[in-house]
Amino acid sequence: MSRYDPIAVETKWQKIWDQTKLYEVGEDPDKQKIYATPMLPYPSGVGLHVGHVRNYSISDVVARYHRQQGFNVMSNIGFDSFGLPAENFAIKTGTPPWISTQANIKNFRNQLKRLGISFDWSREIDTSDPEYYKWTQWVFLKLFEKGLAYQAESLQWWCPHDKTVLANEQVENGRCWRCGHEVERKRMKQWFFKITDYADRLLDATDALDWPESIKTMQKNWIGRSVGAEVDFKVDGSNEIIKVFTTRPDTIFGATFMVLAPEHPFLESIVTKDHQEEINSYISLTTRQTEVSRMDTNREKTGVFTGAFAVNPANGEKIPVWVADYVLMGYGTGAIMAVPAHDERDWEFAQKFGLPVIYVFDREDGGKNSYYDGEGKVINSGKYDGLKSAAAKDKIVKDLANEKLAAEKVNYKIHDWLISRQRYWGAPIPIIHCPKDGAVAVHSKDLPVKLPEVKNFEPTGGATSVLATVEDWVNVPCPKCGGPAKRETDTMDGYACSSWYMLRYTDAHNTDKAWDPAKANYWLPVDFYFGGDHAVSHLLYFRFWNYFFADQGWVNVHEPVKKLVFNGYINAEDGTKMSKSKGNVVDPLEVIDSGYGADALRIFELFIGPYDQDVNWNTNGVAGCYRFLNRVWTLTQEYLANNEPDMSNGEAGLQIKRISHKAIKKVSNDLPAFNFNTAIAAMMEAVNQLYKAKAEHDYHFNKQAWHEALSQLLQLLAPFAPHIAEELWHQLGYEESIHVSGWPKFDAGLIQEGLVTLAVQINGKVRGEVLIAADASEHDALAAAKEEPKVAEYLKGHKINKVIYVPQRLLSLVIS
Ligand code: ANZ
Repeated sequence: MSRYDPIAVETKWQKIWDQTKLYEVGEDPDKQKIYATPMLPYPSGVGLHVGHVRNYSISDVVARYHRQQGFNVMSNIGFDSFGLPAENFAIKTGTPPWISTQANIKNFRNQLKRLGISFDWSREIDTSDPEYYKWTQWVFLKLFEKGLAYQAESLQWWCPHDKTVLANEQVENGRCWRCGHEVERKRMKQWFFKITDYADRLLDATDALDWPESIKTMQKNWIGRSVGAEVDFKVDGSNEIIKVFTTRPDTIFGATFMVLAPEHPFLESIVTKDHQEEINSYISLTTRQTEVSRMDTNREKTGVFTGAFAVNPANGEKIPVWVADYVLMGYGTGAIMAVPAHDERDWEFAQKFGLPVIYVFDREDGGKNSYYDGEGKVINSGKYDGLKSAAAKDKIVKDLANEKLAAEKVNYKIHDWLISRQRYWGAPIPIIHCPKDGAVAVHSKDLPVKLPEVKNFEPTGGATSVLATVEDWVNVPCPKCGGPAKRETDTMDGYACSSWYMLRYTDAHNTDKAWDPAKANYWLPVDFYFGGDHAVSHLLYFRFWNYFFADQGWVNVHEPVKKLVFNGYINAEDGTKMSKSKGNVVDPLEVIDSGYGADALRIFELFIGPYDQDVNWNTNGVAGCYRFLNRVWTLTQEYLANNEPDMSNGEAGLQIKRISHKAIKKVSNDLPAFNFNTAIAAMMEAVNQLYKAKAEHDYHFNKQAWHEALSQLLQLLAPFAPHIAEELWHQLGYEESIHVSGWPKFDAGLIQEGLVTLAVQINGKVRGEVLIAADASEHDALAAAKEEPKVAEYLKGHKINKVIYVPQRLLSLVIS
């Protein structure tokens, strides 16, 4: 009897699957498609760790489950190889990124192949391959053509460690998403994609997505639509007008002071001489604070009076103008009308600096010692008194608008997507700057604009990337006038590359087009997208691009992903994050090669807990999953080695049938609901019961029933542990791959609770069995027995003299 040797089994089948191209697919209009794919990885130098493997295991179970049922399933892999992670690794190791990246990809590819993930490898993509980034550049040009890619100067996040600007989405708690260094503000001219043009549509479509609620909420908050008004406050004794954005124009009579952000451009011109010094030192103190800490409502309020006053346009009152860092320059207009009676932050500020409080709502609780941020009936507001908030809002804005002092305004928290980077390792922005014609698009026939190989690829720390120093690359004729011009030297952030790759997978090797719409329309939307990161970056960016593509008619659907499956993290055994610096990273190959194999690892990754929760790694758990697979192996070997004649013991046959059908029911319910851990538990339970049944019946195999039960069990196991399932399936005598063999169906009658198998004896010998209700009467039991063909055969022509009925166990008949 052969022993379970996972490495041998896995290597054998990985080779056969490759040779038979089992997972390669094409468009088949007769088959229903399923596009199930994980987020593509960055090929970092560390390689995949067991945390990443969870993502691929989940993705593969879902892909295989559908493929086995006969769907036309496409599952893909590619490498997001441009960008900071790859470049930083190259810098650290001193190897040029075009070399180190390929080495890392090779390592990743090997790891993924050894895991037996059912990718269509013929569609593999690499975003730093000119064949790929040619089309990323093409998308850039299309956006540029439509006014959706533009250059502008503004204050940006700057990472002093990675020496580049960052998009807002790449700043997490005031730190660089990549290196964790605190970010700074820098005024620079940069390239943006106009995602704000799509903010409304993206927001309005979010609720209907079949995505986790938490991700949808994050996206809605990130887009952050606020409906309100911009109102003009004239600075007293000057011509400056300070515009404020407010969502509560109904509180304007309660505005007792104004606050400007420390970065506000008017500050310089309105501050009075005697306040200049104090203001200057306040500005230098606050602009070093991160925006995130400035938004923290629990922070002690700080601020300085400018010496200037403004006129409240609603009532002509003069109110003092202050500077405080709780007002952010990047939102609204960077200035507010402060209403301490009805806003928490304004209340705290007024308390600290002794500023007046005027309530403009009739408060039901009568309290006057706190702010009230609800709505109500307006008071202290002149002719608007008595109106309810909503009506007052409308009327006040309308009246001020008539005097050109206000306008309705919708504000968004989301800003345009900053795409340019002062880094070498990215797709060059296909723009040529001409002193005469300005920013001119590279002709699409001249794409790709290839990244030249350079000796020194370290970031300069200045406003340009090192590409600026590559004279023969930078200096080119203007595509419009032919005069001397210079290439744009910023590159695109990696998030551009990953915003359209699911379309490229549908037509990965097209050299004429980014993709063929007919192919994209067959495959899109992605039915299942698997990931555990990038909630408001990648997952918003690619929606935006896909909307743009759909608007151009390049693909039919606007939303690229139907179902987002967002998995939890796997932390180290001690609960801390796995990271190379802590030395607690577990390499999947180590687990596989220690003898457990990929199947046991995959099973464990899915068994470790509900897929969407964070869990801690536990190496012993893999051992347990290996033992389970070993039991499946041994059970099958014992069945195969058994040469005893088929006893056709009906009772035992029924018993094992019920075991496998119970498992089919449970796994068929749990798997599509993503309850992988309980599905695995059900298979483990079934294996235990089969062992028990085998012991009870002492190898008196009902061959056919055992063959069927083992086959079904393997079919259930196949999406989870594809190699062992395939091997044992063939050992059982099947020719085709288990992975296209169909999904077993259960017989509801067999697994009804409350049913028992009754042995039927005739003159002292068991002649058959019947499945009946546990509480069946003797009459019903006898009737059922008479209908059982084998029993009926024995009874033919005989008379029943005596009936002994032991409920739930036995029906004994004496015949003559
Ligand atoms: C007066 C007012 C009275 C406000 C009141 C609120 C309550 P959302 O919903 O987030 O859009 N605000 C405007 N620009 C700001 C900035 N740059 N930094 C900090 N705060 C700013 O919030 C809009 C409200 O946030 C605006 O409405 C403004 O305060 C404040 F009882 O105006 B409100």
